[in-house]
Amino acid sequence: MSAATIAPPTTNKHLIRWVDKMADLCQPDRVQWIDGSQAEYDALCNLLVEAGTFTRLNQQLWPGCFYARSAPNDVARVEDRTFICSLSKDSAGPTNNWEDPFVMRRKLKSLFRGCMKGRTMYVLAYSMGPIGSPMSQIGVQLTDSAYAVVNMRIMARIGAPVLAEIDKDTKRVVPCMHTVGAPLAPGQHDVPWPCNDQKYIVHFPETREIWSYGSGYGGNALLGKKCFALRIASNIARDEGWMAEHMLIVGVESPTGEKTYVAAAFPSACGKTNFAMMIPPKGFEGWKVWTVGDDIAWIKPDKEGHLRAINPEAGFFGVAPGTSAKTNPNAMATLARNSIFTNVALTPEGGVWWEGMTDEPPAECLDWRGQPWTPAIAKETGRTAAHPNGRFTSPASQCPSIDPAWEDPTGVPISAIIFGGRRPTTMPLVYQAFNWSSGVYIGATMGSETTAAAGAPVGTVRRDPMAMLPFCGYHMGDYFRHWLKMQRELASTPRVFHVNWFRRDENGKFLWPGFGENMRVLCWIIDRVRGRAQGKETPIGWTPYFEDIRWQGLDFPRATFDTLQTVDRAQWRREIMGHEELFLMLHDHLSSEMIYERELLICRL
Ligand code: TSX
Ligand code: MN
Repeated sequence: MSAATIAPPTTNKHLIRWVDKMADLCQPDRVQWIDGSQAEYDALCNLLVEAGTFTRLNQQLWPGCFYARSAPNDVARVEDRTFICSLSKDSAGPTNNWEDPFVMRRKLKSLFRGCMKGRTMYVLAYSMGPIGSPMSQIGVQLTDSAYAVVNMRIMARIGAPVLAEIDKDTKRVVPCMHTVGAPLAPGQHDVPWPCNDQKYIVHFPETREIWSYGSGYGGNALLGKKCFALRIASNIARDEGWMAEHMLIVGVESPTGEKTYVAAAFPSACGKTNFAMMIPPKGFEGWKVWTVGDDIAWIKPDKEGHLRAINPEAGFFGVAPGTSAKTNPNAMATLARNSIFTNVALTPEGGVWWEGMTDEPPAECLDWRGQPWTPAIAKETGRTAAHPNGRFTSPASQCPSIDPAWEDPTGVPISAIIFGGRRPTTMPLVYQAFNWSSGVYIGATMGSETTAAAGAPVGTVRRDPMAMLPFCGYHMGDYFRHWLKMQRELASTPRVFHVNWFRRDENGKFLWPGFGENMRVLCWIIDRVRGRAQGKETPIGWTPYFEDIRWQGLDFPRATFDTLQTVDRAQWRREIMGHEELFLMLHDHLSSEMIYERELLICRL
């Protein structure tokens, strides 16, 4: 008996009609409504093992874990294939790809016609944010990828409880279409990782729809994450007066039990997940950093005009290479069980490995392509065992530092917003914005040194406003305006800071030890928020006095600190020229406050 003949587990007629209509378009062999149960998850994982997509890892070493290799042409988000299809090109802005929504709809209709032949169409209802929270949002993803379904079960709340929410009919549902774009002819043998050379990641901001074609990987396929929680949600947030941000959320608890929450935006390759799971260093006995989220924050003013934030996700989709017991013990504990590993190396014992996981590489393994790999081969060919964008998908509930309030439906109060970047020069270790609008300017002009992973020329600064460049679902100039406007909704704005763990000396050596030692910076930030620490006024903002940093447990030279905190006027004049580049691109939507802030900064220098 076909699953399609089973009554849908919802009473929502719009949803049932839409699923029927989309099944007519995509022509899957079967339709399966996902209930989200463990039994269903196990069955889907078994199916993926049979299909060759998954390898079950050694259950003694990696209980509940699976291993997957993607196709080599499907290893990352595809920014050049990502579209914001607003009615007017102008509202998408110059930082997004745009296509006329009517043209794009026609294109997608033809791509999706018959795209699921020979496959199952899964109906995946999901909630971004705790089910029933007033801050949560609901989506339904139709997908022909069981891999997407099992990853989404870790990354979001899915299935029957979400369908029950939909049946209450209190919230609008975001329809999400996803196909790997690889229909099967009758009798045709499937490949382990079906996908299509042609890829489309399409957002319709006005109708709040997502259509994703041709990829099974990460942000292209787990539509709740970047597509919904950032690109679509940024549109909803702008319309409703809240913020959908590419930010981690942590709570810092002092030995007396005082708890302060901060949100932080970093571009890629800055160690955002490491910061979100930081363990305080020597000298901070009794202190604790609690993890609320590592990637996305939905931030909303409460009735009293204070910002509160939720993590809309339920798991971590983290970059594996570089993650180790040294750099991030909490992540290692989180990913030790019930996790899915994609594009890392497979060891002969049935374990996983990636560059940076251990000091000693395994004597031999299969690399992310399935090819034999040894340290000697690596030395000879330069090939890495794991893909640099290899990932783990792990439940947030397994994180040893997960905050007791991480699923609080009302969110956590946000006292500070931290921007950061990987900057070898110019940017001090930490400084505080003078006020909200100078803070927005700092976020709007933030940038990061490009690394080998990014593709662009290495060692140049790439501007990435609020780390939202690939994720803002509308005009970036309007996005800055929205940030500025948020102040009017608030009784008090969070304090804004900029940090840089990556400043180097003239020999290219990092000046700051980073990692757990960042706690010292975080503590100054909290002391500033709570009115306990002095700030030294500089042209760019307030910086810490050496005496106001807690140095217990670390012998750090005052001279190195002074070098780290230097505001070099010549470097800063060059920096401001770099700001101009982005502002020119956005000029016709750029708020005059941004121009004023720039002028004020020039005057102070
Ligand atoms: O994640 C990092 N963080 C944040 C941690 C909470 N990384 C890893 C690179 C990002 C992908 C860092 N790398 C950090 C950091 O604060 N800082 C650095 C730079 C650095 C690297 C190695 C050392 C010191 C600084 N090693 C020694 O000093 C021995
Ligand atoms: Mn991210």
